[in-house]
Amino acid sequence: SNSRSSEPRRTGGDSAGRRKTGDAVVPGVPASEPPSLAEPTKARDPLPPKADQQGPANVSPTGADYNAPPETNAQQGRYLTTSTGVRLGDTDHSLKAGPRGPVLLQDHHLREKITHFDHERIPERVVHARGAAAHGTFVANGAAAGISKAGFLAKGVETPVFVRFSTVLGSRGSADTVRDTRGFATKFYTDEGIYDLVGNNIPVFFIQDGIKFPDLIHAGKPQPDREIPQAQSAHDTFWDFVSLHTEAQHHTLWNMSDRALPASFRTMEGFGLHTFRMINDAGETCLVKFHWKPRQGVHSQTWEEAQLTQGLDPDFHRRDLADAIEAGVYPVWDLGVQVMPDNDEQTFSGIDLLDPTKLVPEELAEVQIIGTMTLNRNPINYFAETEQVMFNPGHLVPGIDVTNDPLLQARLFSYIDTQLSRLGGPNFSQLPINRPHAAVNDLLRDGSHQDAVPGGVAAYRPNSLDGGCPFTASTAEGAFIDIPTEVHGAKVRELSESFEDHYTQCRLFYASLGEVEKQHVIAAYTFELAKCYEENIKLRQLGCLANIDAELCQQVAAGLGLPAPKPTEKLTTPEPSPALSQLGGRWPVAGRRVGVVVGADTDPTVAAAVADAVRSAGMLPLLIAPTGGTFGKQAIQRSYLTAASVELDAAVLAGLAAPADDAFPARDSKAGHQPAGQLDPRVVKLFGELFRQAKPIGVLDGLDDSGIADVVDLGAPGVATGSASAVVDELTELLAQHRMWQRG
Ligand code: HDE
Repeated sequence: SNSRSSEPRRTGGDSAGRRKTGDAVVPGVPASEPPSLAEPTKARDPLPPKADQQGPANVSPTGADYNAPPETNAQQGRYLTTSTGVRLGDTDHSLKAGPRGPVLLQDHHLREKITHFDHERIPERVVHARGAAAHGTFVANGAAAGISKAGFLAKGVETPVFVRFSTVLGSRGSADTVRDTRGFATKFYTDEGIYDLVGNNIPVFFIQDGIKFPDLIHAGKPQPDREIPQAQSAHDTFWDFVSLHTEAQHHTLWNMSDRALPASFRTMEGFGLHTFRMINDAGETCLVKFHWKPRQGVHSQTWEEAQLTQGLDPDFHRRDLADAIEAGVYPVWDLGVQVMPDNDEQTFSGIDLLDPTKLVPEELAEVQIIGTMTLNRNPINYFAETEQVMFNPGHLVPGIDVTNDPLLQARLFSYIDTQLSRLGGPNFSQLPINRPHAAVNDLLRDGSHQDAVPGGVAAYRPNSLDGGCPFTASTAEGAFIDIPTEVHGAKVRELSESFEDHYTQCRLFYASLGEVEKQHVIAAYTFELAKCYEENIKLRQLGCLANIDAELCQQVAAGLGLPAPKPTEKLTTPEPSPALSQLGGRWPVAGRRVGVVVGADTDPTVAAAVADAVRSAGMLPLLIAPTGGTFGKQAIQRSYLTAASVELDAAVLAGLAAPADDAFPARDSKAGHQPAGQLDPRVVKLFGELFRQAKPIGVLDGLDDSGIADVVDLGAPGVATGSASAVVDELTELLAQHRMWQRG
C-alpha cells in the first residue's frame, strides 16, 4: 500500500496502525519504504531442467544414488547414534535420579527409542498378509515383440524384478503350509516404468465381480466371534458362502486339490488370471493370459506333510526360498502367454475371456514362452522390502492394457487405496523397494512421509515458469497407451449370461486330474466339511459336488456320513486337459534335500561317500546323526531329534542308527513309537513317514535286517538298495519323477 501521508510510518501496520500479514515485527525500528505497486514484476529465468529430466539415470527422489548398496542408504558410520545423528555412549541404562532413583522424563534417547519401537508395526495386508520375497531378473526372448510394444519384452532385454509369494487368508504370523491359494506378484522395474503382474498360483477366482470381494474375504477369514480358525477355509462361514454362491465352486475345487498345498514357492505355477490386452507397434491388439512355468516342476505336499510342517516349521516356504537362493540353486520360471484374437465378443472357443472363473485349456491355446525369470538375491531387510513392497495390477507399461473383466476393474481401484492406510499415506511409491528405475517427474506433491525435495515452482501443467517442464510424451516417445476400445451399453448392475455357467469348468478340472489327485480332492472336501458344524451347509455343498462329479459327491458324502444328493444340472463329460494335472513329467533334481541317516557306529567314510554322491548329483545332503556336532570330518546338519520327514525329498539309511542308551524317552514309547529291531525309534518314525509320503528311499547293503524292513517295504516301488553310489543314482532318477504314487 502506498502511504499517502508524509508522516513517518509506524512499525508494522497501515496508516491506521493495523498489522498486515507479512510485515516483519521489529519493535521500535521504522520500516523501509514498501516497493511501489507500479513497479513491474520481472519474470525470472526458467529453472534449469531437474536432474531426473536429463534421462533415465537411476536417482532417487532425494538425489541419492539409487545404485549405491542399500546399506549406505540406511545405516552408516561406526557409532550408535540417535535418529538425528548424535553419537551415544550408552543405550542400556535410562537416565535416573541416582542408580536406584526414578527415571527422568528428559531422557531424549530413552523416549526416542521407546516411541519409535511403539510404532514399529504397520497394518498387515488385509489379504495376502503372510509372504516371502526375492529379487531377480527377467530376460525376454523377444517372442512377444510381435504382439506387444512393451520395451521389456524385446529380445534380450534384461529387467530387474522383485517377486512376493504369499498365502491369502492367514495373518502375518500364520503358517506357510496351510491349504490356501498362493499369491505370485511380480514387480518389473522396466525402463518404461513399473509393470506389476499380480497373479495367483490358481488360474481362476472365486468371484466374477469385484464388488463381492469383501463378502468372500469376510467369509474366509477367521469367524468374527472367536477369531478362529486361523489361515483355514475349513469352517462354516467359508463353506456357507461358497455353497450359496456357486460361481466360487471352480476356485474352491482347485483349493481342495494339491495346488493349494505347494511343496515350495519354487514349485508353483503362476497365473495372471485375468485376460489382458496387448498392442504392438503397428497398433494391432490381441488378448492374452499370462502363465509362469517353474523349471523346477509343479509339486505339492501331501495333506499329512502340510499339517506336520505347520507345527515343525511354520516358516517352511519362506525358509526354503531363502535357503535355495543362498545356496545358489536359483529358482527359474518361464513366462508364457496364451494369445487369443481380440474379437468383439472377447470369447475364445466358447469361453468368455472376461469371466475370471474360467480358464483357457492349454490344449486350445498353447502357452508361448516370452521370457525367463531367475530369482537370485534374498532381501536384505524383511520389513523394508517384503513388507513395504506394494503391487498394483494397474501398474502397466505401454503395450499392455486391461480388459473389461469386472473383477480386474475393481482391483484397479483397490490396490492404491489400500496402501493409504497400510503404508500410511500417498507417497508409498517413494519407498526404496517401490521406486521405479525409470525417471519420475509426476507433479505429485507433499503428503505424509514425503521423502523427495522437488525443485522448481511450477507443480502444474501447463507452465512457463519451470521451462514448461515436465513435457507430455508422444506415443513415439513412449507415452502409455490406453488402447481405444469401443464401450457401449446401458448402465446396469448385471453380468452377461455366459457368466452363469458355474460348473462346466469344474468338471473339466476334475476330469483332468489323475487318480491319486482325485483321491486327495475327495479327502480334502471330506476333511474341510467335517470341520463345519452346520449340517445344512454340508448338505448344500454336497449338492454342488453332485453337479461336478457323481463319484466325488458320493465319496465325500460317505465320508461325512450323509446322503449323496442328485445333480440339478446335466453332467456333461468334458475333454480332459492334461496340462491341469501335476502328475507325470521329469524334473531337475537340483537343490533337492536328501537325508543321509547314520548311527554312532557307522563308518564315516560310508556316510561321506553317500553325501558326496548326493552333492555331485546337484542335490543337498543333510547328514542326520544321533546327536549334533561332527561325524568323522563332516558337519551334522540334523540330529535324530531335529530331523523331520517333511523337509526331506528322499533319504538314505546309511548306517545302523542303533538306539543310543538314552534314546527311548518314556514319552516316545507311550506315544507308540516302539523300537523296530535295532533302529532308533525316531529313525523308525522318520522312514515310516517318508514311505507313507511316497518319497524315494535308499537302504545301503547290509542294513536289510536292521529292522528297517518293518517300516519300509524294501520291494516297493521307489525303494533302492545296494551300494552308496548305486543307491544315490537310483534315487536321483526316482526324484526326477518326484513321488512314487504307485506305492498306493
Ligand atoms: Fe488382490 N488384493 N484383490 N487379488 N492380491 C491385495 O493389496 C483385491 C485378486 C493378489 O504380495 C491387496 O497391497 C480385490 C485376484 C496378490 O503385496 C488388496 C480383489 C488376484 C496380492 C487386494 C482382489 C489377486 C493381493 C491387499 C477383487 C489374482 C498380494 C494388500 C476385486 C489375480 C500382493 C495389497 C503382495 C493383494 C484387493 C482379487 C492377487 C486389498 C478388491 C483375482 C498376489 O488391495
